[in-house]
Amino acid sequence: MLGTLRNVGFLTKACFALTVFGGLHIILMTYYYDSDTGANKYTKYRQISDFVADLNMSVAHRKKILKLIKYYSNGTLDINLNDVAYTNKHLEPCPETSPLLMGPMRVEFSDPLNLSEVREDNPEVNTGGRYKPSECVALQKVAIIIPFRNRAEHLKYWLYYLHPFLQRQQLDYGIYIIEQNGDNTFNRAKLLNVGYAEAIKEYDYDCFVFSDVDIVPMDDHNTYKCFSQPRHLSVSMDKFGFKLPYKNYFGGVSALSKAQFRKINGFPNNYWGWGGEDDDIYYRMAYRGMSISRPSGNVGKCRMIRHKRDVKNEENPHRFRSIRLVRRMMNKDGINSLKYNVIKVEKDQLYTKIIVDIGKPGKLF
Ligand SMILES: *[C@@H]1O[C@H](CO)[C@@H](O)[C@H](O)[C@H]1NC(C)=O
Ligand SMILES: [Mn+2]
Repeated sequence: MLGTLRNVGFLTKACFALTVFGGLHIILMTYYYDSDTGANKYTKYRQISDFVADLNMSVAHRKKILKLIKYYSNGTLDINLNDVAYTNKHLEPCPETSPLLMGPMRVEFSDPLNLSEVREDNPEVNTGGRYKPSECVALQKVAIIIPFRNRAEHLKYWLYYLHPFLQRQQLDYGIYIIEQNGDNTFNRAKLLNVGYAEAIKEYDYDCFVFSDVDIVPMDDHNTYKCFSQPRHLSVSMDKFGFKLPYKNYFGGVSALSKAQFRKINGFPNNYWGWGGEDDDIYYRMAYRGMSISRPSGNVGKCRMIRHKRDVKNEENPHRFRSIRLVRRMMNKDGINSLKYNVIKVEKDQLYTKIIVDIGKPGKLF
């Protein structure tokens, strides 16, 4: 038994060594048979250090390989064994549970906030509200999508609380504020579709978190990432007495992987005004055989900023009828029928804001 295991270990090592030396052989051959002008030499050096940086080995092993190359190039390659390009590039995947989590946090919306200070508090967040951990490779690439209009004050609180929260979760993330242009009736779900479509043009996101601008989670164990089933994140909101308002509630904050989103043809585009679109999304998922995954009620606690009903977001009177038609409508209305015009893209350190014309209510049935 032990002997067999040792053989397997030996084979793996032999196979690995063959791969490594095969790769090195190709690089060194090209090096020796090419003319070596200064620029050419530099390119070759980059090729070698990139190749070594990509090897799935410890820093010490990669240094040994570089030493070997240096030796066989007879000193013609000026290889610096401490070059950050190959010593820092190799990162382990982040752990399943981030060691940086702090647990329950106090969330209040009383003190006015100054965005310049929020920017200074988050120096590692880059243009467009982009961040990835420098200590490990994030497990997921998450686009956070926020439908928006006239809520600058709420957005400040959201950014103030969520940037540190998401960094503690060691996510590779970007923040997308999708602002509906003009003053036609608001359409939350269509804005979410736009956010999905625009985010995937920028980066290879594999997870999408759809969040209202006025909801702030109270415990960073509530990870803003995707799960094997669509995830509902705002499970116990203060507004509802820290309970789910009803069993199939999917409003507030939710997360769908790219595959889950595509499986339901995205979200409906024809819910103008308040209400119903979240139930439509729930039925889309149910009809595709998916169920809702949720954190515990305790971890899923959130606060919502109190506010009056927005103008031009009156209750949608057609919503009950629309919800009865989901099974029939979901194949023709969704990400495959989405039409919009981008008016303006604004890149702030803390977010990407996309101002978009999504039209106005058309013929519904
Ligand atoms: C916000 O903070 C910055 C830097 O701390 C300061 O220069 C600026 O005047 C502040 N803005 C407001 C509106 O208080
Ligand atoms: Mn609200």
